[in-house]
This record gives sequence, C-alpha cells and structure tokens, in this order.
Amino acid sequence: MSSHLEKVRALIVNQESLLAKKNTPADGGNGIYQRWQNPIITRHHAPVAWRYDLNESTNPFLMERLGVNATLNSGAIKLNGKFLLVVRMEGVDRKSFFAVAESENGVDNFRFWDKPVVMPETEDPDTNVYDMRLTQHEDGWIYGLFCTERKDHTRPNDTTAAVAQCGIARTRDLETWERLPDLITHSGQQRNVVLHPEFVDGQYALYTRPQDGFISVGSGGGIGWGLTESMENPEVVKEVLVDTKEYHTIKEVKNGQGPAPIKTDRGWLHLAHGVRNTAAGLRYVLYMFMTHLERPWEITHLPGGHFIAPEGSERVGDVSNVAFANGWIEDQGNVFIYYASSDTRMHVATSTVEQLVDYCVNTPEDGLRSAVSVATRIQLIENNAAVLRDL
Ligand code: M1P
Repeated sequence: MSSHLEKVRALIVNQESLLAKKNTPADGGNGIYQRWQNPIITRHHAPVAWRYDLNESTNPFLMERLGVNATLNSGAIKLNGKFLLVVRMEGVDRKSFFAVAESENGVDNFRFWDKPVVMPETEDPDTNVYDMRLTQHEDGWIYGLFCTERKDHTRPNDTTAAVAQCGIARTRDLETWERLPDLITHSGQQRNVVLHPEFVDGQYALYTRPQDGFISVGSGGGIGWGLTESMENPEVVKEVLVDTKEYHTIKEVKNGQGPAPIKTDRGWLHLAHGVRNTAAGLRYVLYMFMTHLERPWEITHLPGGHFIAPEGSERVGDVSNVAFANGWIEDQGNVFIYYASSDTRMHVATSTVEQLVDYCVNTPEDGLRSAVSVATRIQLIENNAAVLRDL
C-alpha cells in the first residue's frame, strides 16, 4: 500500500510527463498550414492542486474535488518573449473561467500560471464568462473582450433562457485586470466581439456579431463592424456588416470573427468561424478572409470553403464536430493558430503570413452553385495538364 504522499507524488509525476511531452508536426499537410500531432492543452494539463484536495486529513481517498471538464477557446498573445494563452477552462460544474498558460515555443510544454485569472465583475454579476479575444491596442493596453452570459430575466420560468453580451477588461500583464463596462450595442445580444488593434477615424473599432437570440442569430447575424469613442463607456451606435451568412455555404447558419486580425502589407488577415446545419447537428469550421488596410470593414479577398475543419479525433467531444479559434500569434512572419476541437481541447497549427496571404488572394471564392464549382475545378485540371505532361 502506498502512502498518501506517494499517491500525491504519483499524480504530480504523471502530470509532469504530460507537460514535458514534445510536440511534432503531424504527418501530411496541405501547403497552407501544418497541424501538430498532440493537443497542446487538455483538461489533464490543469494543475493537480487546482483539482485535488491534497490534504490527507480532509481527503483520505485523494478524490478529485473540483474536476476540470474542458480546456478550449483560448485568446493568445506573445508577451515578454512567451507564448501566452488565456484558456477558457470549464469546471465540471459547467462554469467557465480564464487561466493563463505559458510556453516558450508556442507548440508544446504549456504550463498554467499559479492561479486562474480573477476577473473583476460589473454591478451585474456574470453567470458565465468565456472565449476571450486579446488585442494589443495601439493605445498601450491589452484588451480582453469576452462573452458574459446571464440569465434572461424577461423569461423567469425558462431555466435555459440566457443573454449573451460583450464583457471587456484591460491589462498590461494578464495578471491584473481592470473590468470596464459591458459593450452597449443596439442589437439584441452579442457574442464573438473583437477589438481591432488600431484606431479608425480616431475611434476604437469593433467586430461584432449581432444576434436575436442566445444560440440563434435569427434573421440578422454576420460579422459586424462598429466604432466607439471610448472603451471606458463603450457604445456602438451603428453596426455595418463585414461578412454576411450565406445560403449553402460553410456559414449558412451563422459566423463570427475569431481573433483580432493580423496586419500585412496586402491588407488585414482575418480568421473566423462559420456554422452550418446537418442531420447530426451544427458543424463549426474555420475560414479566412482579408480586408482593406485603410477600410478594415471592407472584404478584399474571401477564399471559398473552410480553412480548418475538425478532423479525426478532433471531431468528437462535448460539442462534437466543432473547430473554433479565438487566438493566433504572429511572430516574425510565422503564425501560430490556436484552435479548439469539439469544445474540449486546444490544438495548434502553424503557417506563415506569406502562405496565409497567398491562400486568401489565390483561392477561388465560393461560386455558390455546383456548376460554378465544376467549372472552377475543370479550369484547375486543365491548367495542371502541362505540368503533368512534363513529369
Ligand atoms: O459550441 C460551439 C461554439 O458555440 C458558440 O459559438 P457561436 O456563438 O458562434 O455559436 C460559443 O458558445 C462557443 O464558445 C462554442 O465553442
């Protein structure tokens, strides 16, 4: 029989071997990005001391007292030479909270900081907070915009009725956070709101996602755009649509901006998610587009179809068939794309700004009809004939 302390030691040693595991590029690839073999953060990465009561007198069976259910949709930033993810950690009680995980190289050995983020609240306490988008703004602050979810008090008898709005906090170091008022918009609800990194017309610019209901965006939806004079009293009076949902596409049901866009000399690179319906439920995939450098609300390139879709074991989880990303890091021309699979675990795929711009500029748009898809593919086949002849 091993002693209590030996059992505690075994828990920690097991976890250390998981945290120290090297990641390697996965086999194959498509020339656009490289998936990496192992998920980078799972619920098993949550520190032992965050889950177990390690004290023998209060926990003689060494039970996991506060289990972690999932580690998903993470904001990302490189700060002081470290790759940092603000992970959405979900307890077994279904409540999400934020926790910072750090890696030296962005692809493995992610370790959580000592304690989860203590996010200050407004006068209207949040029931649930999740999916933070980090923006290093030119005003000098790092902003974290996230979904704050509360009970819909207009439907007191419906225990599932909820309201989603955009919570806002700012920080210099991801340790101390200053909570600002929630964003006011004149749409029913908001999720997937993202701060643009630069002032536009002297104002803060936001990508929004106006929606009628909590799950359904209703007749509106699409990725919106609006300006606010201040983040201390943030209000978007007018939203224009940047990218609409579209019949018979990967974003037929809804879509949402992913992380803040990356600036390139050809325009702003955007990562987003698109949702369509299937007999097996909603399918979430990632897609990309580019917008104009001076007018970031205007799309210049919109490659057709998905960029990353859940594959293999990524397809299974708490909410299966979901790829979702709200964090990426551009580092000396390399791009680290952090995505969650099936609302359960975090992965990384790597690419470069050059590849992603090429992908956006040169991938044909969705022709919206089968006949156009066939014509586009036949054109590709015919263009390839000469190369194949020379083999
Ligand atoms: O379950 C899939 C995703 O659903 C929501 O995204 P959206 O608002 O676009 O439907 C979010 O709850 C997200 O966290 C989740 O991953």
